[in-house]
Amino acid sequence: MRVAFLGLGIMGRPMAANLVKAGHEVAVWNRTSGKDVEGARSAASPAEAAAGAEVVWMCVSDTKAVESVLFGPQGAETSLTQGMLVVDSSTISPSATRKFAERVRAKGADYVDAPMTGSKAAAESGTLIFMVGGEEAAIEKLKPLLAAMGKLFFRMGDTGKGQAAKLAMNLQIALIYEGFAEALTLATKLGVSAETLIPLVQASMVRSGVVEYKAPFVLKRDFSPNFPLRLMHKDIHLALEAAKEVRAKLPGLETVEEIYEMATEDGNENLDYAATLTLLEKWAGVEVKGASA
Ligand code: NA7
Repeated sequence: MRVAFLGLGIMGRPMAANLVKAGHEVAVWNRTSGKDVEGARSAASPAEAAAGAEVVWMCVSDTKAVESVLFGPQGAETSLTQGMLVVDSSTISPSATRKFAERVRAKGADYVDAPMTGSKAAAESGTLIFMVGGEEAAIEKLKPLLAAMGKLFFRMGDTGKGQAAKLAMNLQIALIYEGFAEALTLATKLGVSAETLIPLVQASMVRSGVVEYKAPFVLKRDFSPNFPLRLMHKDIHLALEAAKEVRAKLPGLETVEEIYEMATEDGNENLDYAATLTLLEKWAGVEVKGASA
């Protein structure tokens, strides 16, 4: 298929590369020049990348970035024609997604939100999991592209529901990790080391994929960004805003948001979100470590 891929960040670049590898004809664009993808044509603007494409796929930071790429100067909107598909893999607001979809549909194109779960490594190996919102027929057409970049996709409902599911997923990651970090802090303070506690956690019903993934990094005190704290913080804000719009209260997430706020004030926003542990350690006056750290 002819695909315009907009946004070549940590996730977008390997995703576009996998589309090329699968034999699709790809045009790429990134706000800052100097990023490209081997085998893809580099375009000077979203509009130029989208011209003549069947699918316009976006993967940029936030709601504002998606708005600008679609509707800003030289945005993709000017190149949209009947039958084209616009897909968004950024994590953004579900209600803004519905508004963007309306504007795109006014041009005769269709809109699918397809945020994903999986790290940079999953983007590179083409094993992402997509949460998709949109019409069945549109999603059917996207199957070869979803298969080139991911291992699974789940249709969550109509437009915006992919984003809604993504916020519900990241809410859980943030709260599960916070629980793990608080447990490590308390156990360390009471004299049980992380290396003694973690095997117990993983053998019991407390076990989780979040702990399985994060424990080795925590034991090495490697807080280099796998999923940057600033992006998790953005997703926490999105979840709290979405909750406010529908009058839902999320007291646990509200408290965790304050921790992310303080971690940001401490200059940790470009580290991994696992670095929120360092704040708990500071307050408790302990350091959680593995034997080798
Ligand atoms: P990165 O690596 O921070 O990349 C963000 C991308 O978004 C990058 O290509 C940016 O371009 C682009 N960007 C940011 N702001 C804008 C605006 N205003 N206009 C156009 N393009 C913009 O993030 P990831 O790849 O890890 O994640 C992308 C999304 O997936 C995000 O929503 C995550 O939560 C999930 P730049 O190179 O800075 O010019």
